[in-house]
Amino acid sequence: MLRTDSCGELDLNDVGRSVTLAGWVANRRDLGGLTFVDLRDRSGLVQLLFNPDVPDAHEKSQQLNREDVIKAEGVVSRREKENVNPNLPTGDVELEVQKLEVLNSSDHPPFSPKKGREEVNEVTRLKYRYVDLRGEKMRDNLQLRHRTFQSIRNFLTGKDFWEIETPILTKSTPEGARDFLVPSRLNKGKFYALPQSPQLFKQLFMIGGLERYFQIARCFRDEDLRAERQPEFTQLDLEMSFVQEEDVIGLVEEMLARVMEETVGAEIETPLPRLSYRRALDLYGSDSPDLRFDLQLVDISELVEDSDFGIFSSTVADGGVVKGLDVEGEEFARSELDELEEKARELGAAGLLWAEVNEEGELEGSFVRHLTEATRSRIVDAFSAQAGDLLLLLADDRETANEVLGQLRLELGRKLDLIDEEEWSFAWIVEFPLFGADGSGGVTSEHHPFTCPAEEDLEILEEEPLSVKAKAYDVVLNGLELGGGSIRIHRRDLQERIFRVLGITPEEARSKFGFFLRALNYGAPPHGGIALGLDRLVMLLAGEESIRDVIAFPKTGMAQSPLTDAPMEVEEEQLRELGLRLRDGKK
Ligand code: AMO
Repeated sequence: MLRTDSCGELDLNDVGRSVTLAGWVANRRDLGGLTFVDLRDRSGLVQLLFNPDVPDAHEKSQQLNREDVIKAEGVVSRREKENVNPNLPTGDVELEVQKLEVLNSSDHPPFSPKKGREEVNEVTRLKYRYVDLRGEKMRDNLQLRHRTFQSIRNFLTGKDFWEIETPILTKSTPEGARDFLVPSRLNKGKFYALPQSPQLFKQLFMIGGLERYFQIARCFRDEDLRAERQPEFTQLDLEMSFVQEEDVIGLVEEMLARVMEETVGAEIETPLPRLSYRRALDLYGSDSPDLRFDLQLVDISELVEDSDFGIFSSTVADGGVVKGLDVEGEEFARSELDELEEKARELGAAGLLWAEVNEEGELEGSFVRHLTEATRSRIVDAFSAQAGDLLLLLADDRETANEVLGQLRLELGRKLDLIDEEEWSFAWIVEFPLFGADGSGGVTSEHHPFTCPAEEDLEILEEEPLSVKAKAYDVVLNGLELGGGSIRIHRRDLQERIFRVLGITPEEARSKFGFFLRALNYGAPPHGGIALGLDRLVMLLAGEESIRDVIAFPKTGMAQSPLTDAPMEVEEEQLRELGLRLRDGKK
């Protein structure tokens, strides 16, 4: 080894020891003839002291630049009292260097790894990611990622799960995004698809009798990117045989509680709260509600359906709703209300109405005069509103009202500081519908087409598909969908019925999923599972706002890698080998 110790681990117990350290020059200061260098390795920083009494080392230290890689031998000494740095774990000591060797010099770095996120633009950080990784933030995040993965692996191994990989060059798996395609040289004109998830393979594992499988699996989805979405991301994927919803939910709860304890020392109470999909939308306007604060949506449609206020009565008559939020004791300036209304419009609402509850507990506001005395007081009651409260109201179709108020709720939660940042708020969302309307008269899977319908709804599968419930569950943390799963269909006849309802023709089903339908004929056991987005989990554990900050080499919002410049054009020759020609003739 080139070194005897790690920089970040030296303390008063080491005083007097001769040690050799190696690492990067974080910075250099010259003070009264002495030279101080902060030396950094993965474990942390320690101060090196170069004294002119050791002329060779001192002279060399004058040439050091930031991010040079050096090896320093010397004796650990206690710092003078006035030089102790209480902000540094090694701040009580320093290394009096006897011998210095430059292992490699560095070009002037594009930024200091110490610099905060705000100070360096992200593309630069990603282009020089190896410099960025030297900073505390990325180092801590990646270590946390490692610890999270280890904790999961240990837990599942203890529960008799086997970690098994599935193919990356494969066939389309329907998870609702576009596929990334890979052309085949040996089979010209044919393409592999990268897996959107290992869904069908893990089901084949169950058919193959493996009973308990997990994988920390890379998934690929060509979709528009956001802070919590990457084109390639990592799932904890798992599947179990001979189980029902409760078994999967129970196992995952136990695992999450263990992981939270082992990574951030948080104690999570189980069983986790559960909310039906319907209730989540009705009360929070979202199927991944942030339950760290209350502020629930209140439906007053029934109270105002007969009112003289046309916007209310006609909306309800057309099947829409009148819903709102009670912002307790807040006085908003007119400009703030205008901003909220603007936001509501951006989100697709026709407008936003507001009313205040005055000192007498009466409703006041521009539209209030259209309402009878009785209606006004029933509205105040419905919101349990107090004097000084502000009511924000929307009249729209149910979906828009929920969506917009759900977003305003989050906005207000942040604006009014209602969110307890220390809290970990997990919840299960259950009783999902199996299908959603596809907008052109048909239906699509809410989860994926292998999800089992609730038994009691089997008879209305064809007649009333939109009323069919699924044996599906999502787990949500602090308002972010962390994972989703379901009990699967294990009988071919039911799987084919679902395909029919989805409007998938038998030919299409055979060509896309023939291999899987065939497998269902050969003794498929009842089974179910789940997948958790691990980037998202680590992001929340790390207190970050983007999964890019917990992924070593992420892509930008345009799905590009500033580091490697991928994706790239390819040589004409490569295209020819693959039997491909670019349509617009551009290279
Ligand atoms: P689903 O599609 O819900 O389920 O994905 C599971 C979880 O994966 C995470 N996730 C993502 N994370 C980062 N970037 C993305 N682009 C991205 N897309 C999804 C989310 C999500 O909750 N096969 C099913 C699971 C099953 O049924 O067992 C599936 O993949 O956290």
